[in-house]
Amino acid sequence: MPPVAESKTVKKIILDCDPGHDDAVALLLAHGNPEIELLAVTTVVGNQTLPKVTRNALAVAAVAGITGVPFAAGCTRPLIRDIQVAPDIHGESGLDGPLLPEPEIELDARHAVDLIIETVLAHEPGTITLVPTGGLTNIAMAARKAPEIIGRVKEVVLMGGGYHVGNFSAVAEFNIAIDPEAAHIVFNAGWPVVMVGLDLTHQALATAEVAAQIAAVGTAPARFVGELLEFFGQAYKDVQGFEAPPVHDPCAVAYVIDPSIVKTRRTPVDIELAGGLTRGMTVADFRMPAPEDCRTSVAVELDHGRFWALVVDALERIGER
Ligand SMILES: [Ca+2]
Repeated sequence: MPPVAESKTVKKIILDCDPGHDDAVALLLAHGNPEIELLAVTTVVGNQTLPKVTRNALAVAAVAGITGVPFAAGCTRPLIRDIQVAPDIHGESGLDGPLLPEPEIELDARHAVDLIIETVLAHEPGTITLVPTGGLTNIAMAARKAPEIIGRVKEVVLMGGGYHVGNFSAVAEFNIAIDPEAAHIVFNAGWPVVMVGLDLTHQALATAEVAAQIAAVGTAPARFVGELLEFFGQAYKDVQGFEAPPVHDPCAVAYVIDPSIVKTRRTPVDIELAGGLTRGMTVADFRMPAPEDCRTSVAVELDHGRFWALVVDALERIGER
């Protein structure tokens, strides 16, 4: 890894994820970008079972040579609901496509929820951004177990939801729909929440041109990403009719790196828990003006070229092992 360029601009994050093809790209972007300091990686049931997504996170760490960052496993199931995984999109392993290397680092002994709490409490207030890219079970548990972290977190920048579209149902997105009660806790906790939802991430298509840029990096980690995107692209074509796959999770990391790449709008958002057709919907209220105490915003517009340039730049910086 090259040295961090400007320490003043470094953003400290905890990535809470369920790898997951797009989670893997998010992890590589966070690791390879010099403006991000990755304090911890935590895993949560989501795209696959907890043992599978945890193993996948460690495999991605091995691909990129990530060491010195604690990885911890979290919740094995949602707060209330049964487990629902996504093998149609991510395969039986949760990260189908490339050959997954054996993990090279030990899992941290702590539960993810405790690692999140301890990390937030160990740093200056207002310095840590939580970046959840899976269901919100771990984050909700942390907020309930140690509410003193809520005022210390700079903001929560999450991939999930959508104000116009769903993918789990007509109006609900997968990460929110698999644990809507957890999402309700996180959106109503009082910390600033930036919702990077499907409206934004469906702009993050890994087109043939993007695939060519990644292939041109020419390293083993870049080939790994290429193989991930090949599987992911075929799954999205077969299941949802996309010509190129929307690579959701790194959009949240990109917002943390440079908010000018992901335009947002301040608007109240709450989670539907009771609706028969709409459970798990992120209900955004676009009536103007937003109330003064509104602490939620939604991502609306992605700079596609600069976003993928960040991903390619991170892969170039990661280089070969
Ligand atoms: Ca994810």
